[in-house]
Amino acid sequence: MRVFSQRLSQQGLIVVVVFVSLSLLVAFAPVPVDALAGTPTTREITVEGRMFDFSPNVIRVNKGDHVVIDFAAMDVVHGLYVDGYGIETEAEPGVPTRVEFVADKAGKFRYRCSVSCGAMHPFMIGELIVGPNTPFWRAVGLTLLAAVGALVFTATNRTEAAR
Ligand SMILES: [Cu+2]
Repeated sequence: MRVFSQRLSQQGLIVVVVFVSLSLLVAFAPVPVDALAGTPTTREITVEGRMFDFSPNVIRVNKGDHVVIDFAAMDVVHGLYVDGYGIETEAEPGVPTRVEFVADKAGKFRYRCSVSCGAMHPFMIGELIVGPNTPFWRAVGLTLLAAVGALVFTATNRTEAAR
């Protein structure tokens, strides 16, 4: 009886170790950037500028996406300049402008107001995040692993108990 319970826990332990290792691999392994990037699509985003922020102030796209930004100034004249991409546009209140570009560089890029619009103007910034959606795919992988791990663990214990 003692031998039986020892074998049971040993097998269970091995299963746990294997799946914990796999989970760590899925969570932290570096992945080739292009492997998980979705099919490039057109992303049309309306950005509103007002003293002294942008709405939205975070824009997420995937590398390769065709980005279309409709920029509207809500109070006074504002500009939109994207660091790293060198994209710039200006809008007067009531006269939205449009800029288009292909997000061909991955990373985080600040966008800022390029028209001096008041005391807090230097703080009128947002962030463009260009990248594949790896956190999403890692989460999917971890969920699948957890499900399979639970099944295998249950099955192992059943087989052992049946012997
Ligand atoms: Cu401004």
